[in-house]
Amino acid sequence: MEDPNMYDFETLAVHAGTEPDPLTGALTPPIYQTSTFVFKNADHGARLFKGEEEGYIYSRIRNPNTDMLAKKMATLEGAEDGVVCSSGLGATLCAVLSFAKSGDHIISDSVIYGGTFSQFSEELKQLGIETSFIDTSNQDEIAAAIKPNTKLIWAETPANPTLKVVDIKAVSEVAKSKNLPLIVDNTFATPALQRPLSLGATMVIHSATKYTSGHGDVVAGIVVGSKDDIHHTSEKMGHLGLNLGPFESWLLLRGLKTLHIRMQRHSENALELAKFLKGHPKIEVIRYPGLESDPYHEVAKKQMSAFGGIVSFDVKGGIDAGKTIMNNVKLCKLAVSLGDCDSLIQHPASMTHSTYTPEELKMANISEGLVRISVGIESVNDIINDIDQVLALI
Ligand code: LCS
Repeated sequence: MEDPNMYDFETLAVHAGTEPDPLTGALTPPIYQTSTFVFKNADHGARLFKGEEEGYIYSRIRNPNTDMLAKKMATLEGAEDGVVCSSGLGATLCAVLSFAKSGDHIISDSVIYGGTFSQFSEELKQLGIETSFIDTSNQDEIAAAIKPNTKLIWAETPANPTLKVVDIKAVSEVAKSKNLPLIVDNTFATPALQRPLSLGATMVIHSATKYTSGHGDVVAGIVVGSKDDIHHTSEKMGHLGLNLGPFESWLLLRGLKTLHIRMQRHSENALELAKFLKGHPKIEVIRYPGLESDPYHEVAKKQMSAFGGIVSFDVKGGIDAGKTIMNNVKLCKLAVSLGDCDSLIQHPASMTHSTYTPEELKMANISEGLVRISVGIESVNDIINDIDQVLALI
């Protein structure tokens, strides 16, 4: 594809990153299921290792399928370059280590995926990197948290599982004024709904396991950013051995072709479900930034084109009532993960965010009774009927 700036997002989602196969003309790229690549001669191999010539060496470092995927996601996010990792948490680690080393400090919003929270609070700590968890919607809190050895600010928006929305532009302005990179986890929104780099973020990461795949069949991660930054991230990925396989990359290339259509349908279904729950007598709190009554609606409207597929709610009756819901759904499946075609339901306090202590759950506004639904692309009537029949049981 010559100049991506000539095309709309929907066209890029279908075409970016791949060309017809030069050998056979195949429209869909072949899967380069190989660990290594044969050099033309000893000098060629040496030139590749020295970086004097472009080419493939070994699939832990680069593979044609991972390259296509990185290019596709970079184009969709409006980034110069990208790197593909074996999971969202692998992408998170590589992104953080691109900027921070032992003795450094990072700042993160306190509402993030539980696995990211554990990586920051346990693994980074062991590596000598300290994390301050704060509310990034409070600019004074950010300013107060910045230390001489602070190396980056991290935010996830909308955040897992409370759907807290962080004002990317506002946080990026504070970050820029202190010469700090802002890294945004864009997993929930995807570039179909939100482009953090255009709002001032430095780097974007994805759990590609979710909407990027869309079909619940891959665990993967992607980082995109400037050529220089991604050069460092790519080195981390290779050194840590956090590469993704060619087949998984190929599946994600396929998944991304329908990203815009899926995100539109997820968002429409989630909004309908959220409206249904908002008016329901058994529901205490409903969290969905697409609802006008939601505290994050205004900022979400500013930076997102639709509000995504995740809806969280507290039922009257707390955790016991929540369990009744999760144990009696028929269409929705009781499972973690999100962003699949299938609707999935889970309980953050005992599942995805079980590594938070009760105090940390409170700080992150994750109540004991909170139930999260990843609204799929099925008929919205069937999804609502399923939730309606379980709410009748409590
Ligand atoms: N970022 C976000 C926002 C996530 O929701 C997840 C996983 C990750 C990063 C990590 O990605 P992974 O390594 O799993 O590809 N979220 C999950 C969840 O809510 N349920 O299961 C996994």
